Amino acid sequence: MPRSVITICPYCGVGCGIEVTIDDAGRIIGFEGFKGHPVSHGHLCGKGASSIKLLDTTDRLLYPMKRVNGEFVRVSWSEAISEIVHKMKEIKEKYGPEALAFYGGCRNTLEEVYLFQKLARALGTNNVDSCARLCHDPSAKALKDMLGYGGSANSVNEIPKAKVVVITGESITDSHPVLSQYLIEAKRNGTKIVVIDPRTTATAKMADLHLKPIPSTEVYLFNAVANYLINNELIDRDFIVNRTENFEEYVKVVSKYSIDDAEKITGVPRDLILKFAQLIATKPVLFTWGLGMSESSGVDGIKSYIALALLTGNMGIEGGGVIVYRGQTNVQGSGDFLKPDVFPGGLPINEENAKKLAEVWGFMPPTKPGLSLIDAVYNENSGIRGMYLMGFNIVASLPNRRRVEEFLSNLDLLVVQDIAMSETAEFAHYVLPAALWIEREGSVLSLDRLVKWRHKVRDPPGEARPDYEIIFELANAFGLKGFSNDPKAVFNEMRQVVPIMRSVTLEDVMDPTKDSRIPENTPHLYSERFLTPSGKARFFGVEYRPVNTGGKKFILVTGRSVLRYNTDNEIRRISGKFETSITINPEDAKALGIRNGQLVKLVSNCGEGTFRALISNDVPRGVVFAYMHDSRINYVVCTEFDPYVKTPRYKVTPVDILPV
Ligand SMILES: Nc1nc2c(c(=O)[nH]1)N[C@H]1C(S)=C(S)[C@@H](COP(=O)(O)OP(=O)(O)OC[C@H]3O[C@@H](n4cnc5c(=O)[nH]c(N)nc54)[C@H](O)[C@@H]3O)O[C@H]1N2
Ligand SMILES: Nc1nc2c(c(=O)[nH]1)N[C@H]1C(S)=C(S)[C@@H](COP(=O)(O)OP(=O)(O)OC[C@H]3O[C@@H](n4cnc5c(=O)[nH]c(N)nc54)[C@H](O)[C@@H]3O)O[C@H]1N2
Ligand code: SF4
Ligand SMILES: [Mo]
Repeated sequence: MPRSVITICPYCGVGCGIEVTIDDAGRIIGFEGFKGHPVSHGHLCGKGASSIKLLDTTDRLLYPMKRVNGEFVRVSWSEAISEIVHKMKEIKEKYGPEALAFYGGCRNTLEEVYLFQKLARALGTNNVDSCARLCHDPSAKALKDMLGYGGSANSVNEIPKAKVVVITGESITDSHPVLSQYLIEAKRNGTKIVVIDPRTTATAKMADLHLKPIPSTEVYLFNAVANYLINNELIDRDFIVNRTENFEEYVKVVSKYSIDDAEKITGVPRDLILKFAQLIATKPVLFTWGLGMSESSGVDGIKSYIALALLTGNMGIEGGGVIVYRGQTNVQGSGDFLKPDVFPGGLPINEENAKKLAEVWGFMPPTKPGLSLIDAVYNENSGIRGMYLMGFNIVASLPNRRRVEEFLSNLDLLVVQDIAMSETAEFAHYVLPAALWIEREGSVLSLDRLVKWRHKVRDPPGEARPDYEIIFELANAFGLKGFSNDPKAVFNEMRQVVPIMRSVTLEDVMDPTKDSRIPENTPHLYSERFLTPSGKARFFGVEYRPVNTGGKKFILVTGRSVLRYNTDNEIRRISGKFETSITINPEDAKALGIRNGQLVKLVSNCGEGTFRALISNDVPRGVVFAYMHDSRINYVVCTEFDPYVKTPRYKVTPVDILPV
């Protein structure tokens, strides 16, 4: 009898359910969207649907490898594990535990991320971090500071219930395609869609109103809109008085920002700004965003945006609130669990919390905060000698690639645990073969806080092993006690240790149709109180800081295509290698004498690269756009970081364009 197994798509944070049908011999005979999933309702995008093809690729990693004289040679698991442990012990003895770092986890389950940080902490270091650093850490910080939890307040199911949905710096049709169904339904219901993006994306084409600000000018735009709403009494005073704090300080800041100046600074015509202000002065409104905020105007931009939701009382109601379209399958989870400056679940690093963890873990975790990935790689004196990367292709994904390559070349130990070779694995001393998502089980946390279980469909090929099992073997080889290789047991340990996990049970999470969310099991948080210490939402007045272009003539924006995924280490094995062109506005192309299809050189302060030009009105003047899936672009993107959380500003690299 064929039977079906429900798993979760490996790629983006929507976390679509997949129903796999297997026959008696264990062969996959069906692969389709799972209709009972509370968010995806049976839909899959092209990436999710093609994810099965990766199972048949011939170039998976099938056994552990070690680099000897520049060549990778096959070694046994026991050799690999014992040599890695020996080298880590040597580094620890010579330089201390803080010379080791453990980064990765966005493609992993919550249990794997939890075990990963536990291993690091058992070895005496808080040097743990994930791709959330490169992505939505600014969103998580702004949300946590203002509302109490660093994730979406509302569920995506509420999109069609809003009167207005604002989408800032995000292309749903490219990056979270299954959510397009909710936009279509919303439009049918008469919901007004506002898109704020300098580019004309497919999502922008669905909008009723499209604002095209100059990149990274949002703080100006939103402060001016706030000032207008306040002056025209288009705000919810009751909500502000009863449920928020620090409003007066905020008013002092925004009162300096006018619509007239906003037009000059953002390049958005005044009448469109006013239309936007009037549209959002209602309920319910959803304020949603993507990387065009977090990797551009960052924490400050997002704080100025969330403030609009507070001003209009759009919080804690169905269809009214905030949603951040987080990136990878479990990035919300790795961001919540794998941080150098807090214990899992955001618990502050201090003696008291360390003692509480020690009661369960059987060892005291260190109380000195660790190094972020950014500090480890770009600070010449970081002192990192050994790095362990789990599902992280940082050579391709970090900015100023030349620096990353130089850093990795100088390590005493680099271990890369991946499903296939990658640009980063080429630098490794040891490469460990991991099982694919479908070859192991565990829970993932999606972009609207839904926790769902990935059930295992088949065994991994060759000697590849689940990430959690590899971590377990390492812990054993270090002689550590209290590590489990049973994901269900790890889930229950997490519930004990991480307060935000207590709103869901293993049973809820394993039921593929159940709506099970953290940190409270509700589709929209904050109906009655915020999760801040005072229970109130907090306004922050933030000032606009212009980008320093250093005399360069263009801003390079990088982003996504619906056809590819991140560093393209997976989809290239199905669809062939991807090369980006760079999109230039026709007027700019004319002024530079550039023809469509011609090769041009992009020159930034840290590097350069040659790309083919694509001339299109989809980008405004002064902006050039490139897809990030071609990692040559990160030789050009430089190390400008968010001042609070050090997320790279991948969307604002000043460049010059030279014909070649
Ligand atoms: N197909 C596909 N889907 C993916 C991924 C993928 O690689 N491919 N990756 C996943 C990951 S890890 C993530 S984080 C998400 C990212 O999903 P998105 O947030 O959609 O990512 P991007 O395309 O990088 O950037 C979004 C938009 O920001 C705009 N933008 C750039 N600068 C600014 C600015 O200053 N202001 C404003 N308002 N907008 C700006 C860009 O024009 C772009 O359209 O997607 C996830 N889903
Ligand atoms: N210029 C520019 N650069 C960017 C961005 C941008 O917009 N512009 N976006 C940034 C963002 S938002 C992100 S999230 C990062 C993404 O950066 P990365 O996280 O480095 O990118 P991925 O391609 O997702 O790489 C994940 C790796 O995990 C491997 N993998 C997949 N599944 C598994 C698994 O189950 N187990 C293990 N062990 N490995 C697995 C893949 O083969 C791949 O090598 O890139 C950042 N870099
Ligand atoms: S929208 Fe995201 S989770 Fe859903 S199928 Fe596509 S890539 Fe997978
Ligand atoms: Mo991301």
